[in-house]
Amino acid sequence: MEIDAYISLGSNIGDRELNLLRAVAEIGKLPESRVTALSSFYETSPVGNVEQDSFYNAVIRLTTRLEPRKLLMSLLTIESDTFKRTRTIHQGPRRMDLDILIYGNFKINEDDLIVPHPRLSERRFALQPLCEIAGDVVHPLIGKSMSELLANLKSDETVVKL
Ligand code: PH2
Ligand code: MG
Ligand code: MG
Repeated sequence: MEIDAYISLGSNIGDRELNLLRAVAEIGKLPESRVTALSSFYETSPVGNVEQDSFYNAVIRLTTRLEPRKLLMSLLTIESDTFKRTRTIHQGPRRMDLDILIYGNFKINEDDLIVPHPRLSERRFALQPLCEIAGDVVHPLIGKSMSELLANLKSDETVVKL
């Protein structure tokens, strides 16, 4: 069965625009999958307790037959092989972070795989690009559309469309 998955892309080290473009190209090579939508790129203020440079963020829709866990493993492989990501500071700077935001209407709660992404509804840097391509998609746990979640979001993040 084909499922629409939404994946967030984030980068704040190196050439952030080039990194996002490369990530889209690499995700496009995954088997049994097609990139069927891509948001604009956004420059976003860093969220969390780590002092770090601003990010570029974007969201893609991947129409895929890959199981959620297989998709997660494929994304982690792109992070480590293409972007040489090594895990050091939690939520710290990275060349590329690829997170599954939504996988159809699946609800998954395992140690290393939580879908929908647990912080999706409070993060403008994810919700705003997501709304560009999935405004009518309903959050499987909250029962509200992404557009409604964005409209109700109170957050002082700066998110600028590039
Ligand atoms: N990712 C984080 C922590 N903070 N802030 C922005 N603006 N964009 C991100 O992608 C981001 C973040 C952890 O994954
Ligand atoms: Mg992340
Ligand atoms: Mg991640």
